Amino acid sequence: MSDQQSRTEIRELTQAAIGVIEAPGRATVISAENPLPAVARDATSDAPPFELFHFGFSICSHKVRAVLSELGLEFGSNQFAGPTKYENYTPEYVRLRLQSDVAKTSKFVSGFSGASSVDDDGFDPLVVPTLVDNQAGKVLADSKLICLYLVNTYGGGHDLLPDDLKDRILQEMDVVDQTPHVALLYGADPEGDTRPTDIQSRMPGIHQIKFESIKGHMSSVQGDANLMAAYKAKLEKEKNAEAFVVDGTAMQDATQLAERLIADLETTLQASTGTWLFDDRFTLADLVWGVSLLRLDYLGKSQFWDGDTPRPNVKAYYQRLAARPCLINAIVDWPGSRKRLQTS
Ligand SMILES: N[C@@H](CCC(=O)N[C@@H](CS)C(=O)NCC(=O)O)C(=O)O
Repeated sequence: MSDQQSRTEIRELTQAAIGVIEAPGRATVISAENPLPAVARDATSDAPPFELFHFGFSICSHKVRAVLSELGLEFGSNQFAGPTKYENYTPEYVRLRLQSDVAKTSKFVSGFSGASSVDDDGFDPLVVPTLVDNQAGKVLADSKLICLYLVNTYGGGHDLLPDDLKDRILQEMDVVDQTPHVALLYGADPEGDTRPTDIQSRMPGIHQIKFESIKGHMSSVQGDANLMAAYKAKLEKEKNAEAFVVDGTAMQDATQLAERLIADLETTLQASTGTWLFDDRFTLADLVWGVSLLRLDYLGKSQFWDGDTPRPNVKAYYQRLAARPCLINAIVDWPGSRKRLQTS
């Protein structure tokens, strides 16, 4: 296929995925003038350089929105409805997501580890975020890969990934990717459920809703082997997730792992002589840690740094991160992203 054909195909797939969004107010353009999704976009005249497919609430979407904000990049914000509509399960979106390089080179994930790292677990074809670079005619999937792409391609002058720190930053990004945020959202800590009460009441039965939605779409794509394989893998993954989050031992292991990673963060911070993880240089590592700490706090896990074993460096670091404009824009102020900010 020629370059031109492939661009045309990606443009058509992108438009089809945008078309899935039922409420016009969830399709907007984010720019310096409109930093939050307040004004429905004009499909005939708006031509942002990027299209982001995301949820308000998703931690993986938070990472990408924070990078876009830090770099000051304009983008089309296509915010899917999550439960119970799951617009991200529609064939229109999955077709687009399958055009990314990572989709073509990874196996589909069918197990559930509690985390959502593509490197460790595999590729989930039905999740957010996905970014389309309209100028390059490229589809990018996976939050870590999208953040790296944006910084490497459009990060001129914004030292989020300086060469001398690159390996250490990537290592920290992997640690955040390995944190079992998904398990801690869908399942309760066996020592006591610390999640917000509405999350506690919404989670039982949520996997059944996912199964129904996935099966509904499977029946409509039977002739398409690749799409069918994507839906089958997702169904298996969510069945494994359903079992995981009610398994006391698995949830205890997930909670302990998350706390261990915060203990390691405390040690890394002790060695820093400045405001951020690597002295006074704010990097991608800080940005993704900010996203993670905001989520852990929301899930009632500020006890990892403010509980029986105080971790004062993490506590102070979190307070600094929560005041960082890109995280305020992408999470604290973003409608529907849900945060519980610890202020003391
Ligand atoms: N490795 C992927 C994981 C993406 C992911 O798991 N997204 C979640 C939200 S953070 C999602 O879309 N979940 C909806 C679902 O599985 O139904 C990434 O970092 O982008």
